[in-house]
This record gives sequence, structure tokens and C-alpha cells, in this order.
Amino acid sequence: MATEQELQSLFNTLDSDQDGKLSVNDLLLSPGLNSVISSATSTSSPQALLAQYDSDEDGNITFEELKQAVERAGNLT
Ligand SMILES: [Ca+2]
Ligand SMILES: [Ca+2]
Repeated sequence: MATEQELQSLFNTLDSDQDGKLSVNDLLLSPGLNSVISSATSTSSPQALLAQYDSDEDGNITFEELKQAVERAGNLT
């Protein structure tokens, strides 16, 4: 379970190159945080997260896409 605020700070921490999007690379650089994302979105890997929730298929997860993923998994409070 996460609030939108917690999710935003998690997102910012994961976005290591600060471009406002999470690439597979950003996610792989922080295995610990990535496991938090995985459990919040019910996905098993960054690749699975992108395959299921990268709705505009640009190869990155924006905050909106992440929020939707967590919402759909029923973990946004
Ligand atoms: Ca990034
Ligand atoms: Ca995207």
C-alpha cells in the first residue's frame, strides 16, 4: 500500500537520471526499490512492468503510468 505522495518520492528516487521517466535501466539500478514497485504493481520484473503498464509504449514509465499501475493493482491508498 502506498499513498500518492509516497509513490512520488519513490518515483523520484528511482529516476536516477532525473528525466521524469523510469526506464528499465533506472529500475534495474535500484533492485531494492524495484522490489517495492514490483509488489505494489503485482509485477515480477521491470520488463513485466513496462510490458503491462507502458500505455504509450515509449519504453519508459511516467509517474502517471506508475500511479495507474499501482491503482489497478489495488495498492494506492
Ligand atoms: Ca529516468
Ligand atoms: Ca510510457
